[in-house]
Amino acid sequence: MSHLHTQGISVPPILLTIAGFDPSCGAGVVADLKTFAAHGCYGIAAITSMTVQNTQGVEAVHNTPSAELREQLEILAKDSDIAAVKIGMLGNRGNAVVVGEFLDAHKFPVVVHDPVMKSSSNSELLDNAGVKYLSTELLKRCMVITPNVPEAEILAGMTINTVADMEEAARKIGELGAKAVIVKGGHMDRAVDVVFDGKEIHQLSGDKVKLENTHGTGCTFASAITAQLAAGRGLVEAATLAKAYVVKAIEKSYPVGKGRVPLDHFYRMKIEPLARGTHALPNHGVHPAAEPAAH
Ligand code: PXL
Repeated sequence: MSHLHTQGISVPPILLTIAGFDPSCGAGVVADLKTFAAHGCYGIAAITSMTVQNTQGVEAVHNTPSAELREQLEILAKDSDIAAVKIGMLGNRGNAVVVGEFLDAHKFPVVVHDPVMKSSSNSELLDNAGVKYLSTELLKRCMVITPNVPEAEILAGMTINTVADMEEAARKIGELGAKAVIVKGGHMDRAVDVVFDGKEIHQLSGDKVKLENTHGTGCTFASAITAQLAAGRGLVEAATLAKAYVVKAIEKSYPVGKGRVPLDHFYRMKIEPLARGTHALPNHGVHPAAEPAAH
């Protein structure tokens, strides 16, 4: 295809999410794509699993056959210059291996992995063999891994009760081969996130947002970090900005079904009410039939 027609047009970073589909669109690829768009990036997606769920929980999980996932990934990589990859739910070992091989074949500059293992409603989203592959192989191929406390406990093989435990777990997961680790504190009393950059520990503090029963915060956080890293920011700044975005998207969230509340990824785009005295319609630049002179 000719590139002539795109000369001079600035193209935003193209970000790939590899994750599951949540039909209620609070988590998974849809949360990722909304987050990418809210950060001015173009998102593309390969689906690892079709979940059957609404806001009240996951009823079934139908993982994509691994050969199909491989096809999806390869056709996208052939076509676009992918600036960064975000990985979420993988479903099973077969799909995790396909993703590992894909990363080996393409050497993307930014790879962020949210190691999803269970849904908020406790359904299994990665089988045990997949968890094993993740900790022994996939981690090494990632720039940043963002486990929550239960996931960090499994990866680090320890119990986490305090922020000091989170720090120890982050270092242990670093030893498994991840270049950077962010242990998310959303499950703790104080929502402190621990960032290990491979050398030092940093803490991101934040008041726990009041709303407890949210859905898709992990997907959103990892996707926002991916967008910030693709824009060239360093890890701590990217994580700080991503956390601020998630907190605001939680604060602005509204119920969509009878269960958990998805975030408002586009809170920045709300149309403000008109200031008093402002005319509702501009009196120029509108369709001629709507011009005041036409009446
Ligand atoms: O929040 C974890 C998660 C990630 N990805 C998909 C999900 C869920 C939780 O339900 O369905 C597709």
